[in-house]
Amino acid sequence: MKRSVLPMFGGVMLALAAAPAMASYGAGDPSLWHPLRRSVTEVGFDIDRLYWGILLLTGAVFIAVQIVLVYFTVRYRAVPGGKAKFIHGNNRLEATWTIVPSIILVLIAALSKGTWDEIRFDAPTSEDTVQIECIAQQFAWYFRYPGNDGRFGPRDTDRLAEAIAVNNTADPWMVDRTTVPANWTGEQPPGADDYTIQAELRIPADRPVRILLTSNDVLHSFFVPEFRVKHDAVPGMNGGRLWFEVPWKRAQGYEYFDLVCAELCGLQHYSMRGKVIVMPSGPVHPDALAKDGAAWLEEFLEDEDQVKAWLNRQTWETYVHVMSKITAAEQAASEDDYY
Ligand SMILES: [Cu+2]
Repeated sequence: MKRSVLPMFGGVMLALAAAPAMASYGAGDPSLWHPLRRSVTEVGFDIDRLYWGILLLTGAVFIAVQIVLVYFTVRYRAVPGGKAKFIHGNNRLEATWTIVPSIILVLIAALSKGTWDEIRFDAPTSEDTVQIECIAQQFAWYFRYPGNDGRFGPRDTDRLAEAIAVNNTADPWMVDRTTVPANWTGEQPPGADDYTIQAELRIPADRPVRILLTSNDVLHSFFVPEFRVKHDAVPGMNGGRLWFEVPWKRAQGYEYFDLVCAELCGLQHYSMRGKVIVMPSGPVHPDALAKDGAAWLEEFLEDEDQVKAWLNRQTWETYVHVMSKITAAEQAASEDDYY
């Protein structure tokens, strides 16, 4: 009888776990039964539905198996004078327990296909899609915005390879700010206004965001629990399939979302964190348009906190516009120093 206690205990625990989890499904705060906060992306709800569907299905099978196991353990227990019986197998039974799970697995695959396609293969290419580069490096996240020209300057890969070889990547981006590509008609090289920042990813609400994800050293994994997105950062690849869209109506209550590394990447893996700040989408503030880069840089150097506080109350478009103007002005100033 004792052997039957453990499986029964397991079954009861699973039933206990599933009930409150279902009851609290969709609630905002994490709990023991529902450790992730409510999704803020549409696709996150599909993922949660699949998760609960599959858990309930496999949970039901688990409980049924435990009940049968307990029954057989008791029914065919050793008794004094009992005689063993030779059984050679049952073809029909074996075929059944092979075919039924196969059908269930194919069904699960078919039901998840739409969501999987949306996550991995339907990366948006529309005009309003925002592209942001994300570089993972032990043990931090680095971001780059293409600036007002909407185009990334190339990365200086030779210099980066040298820096990695001597293990000194103080500048993980290595943006080439001077090269002008063929047919480029912009006023300044595309890299001149590329705006870079560490650990803080600012994205617009209500617009598709594509993250061009790469790594400077080992494998990392970009994970934002509330977005239900997780994607490996692989050296040499640009992860163009990682994308999400966050509706403002769901994100506006949050100061920021945690970005964590979900791939054991070294001793300080635990400390590899970042913030994702969702800002409202909208036109660039007229004040931001009126001032030129030098004026913004002067104000920024005078009181960085105040400029940032003002920017925090604006749209994402204003934020990027001003930060890229400041970067371009900084760039021009440092060139003046050299020559
Ligand atoms: Cu990492």
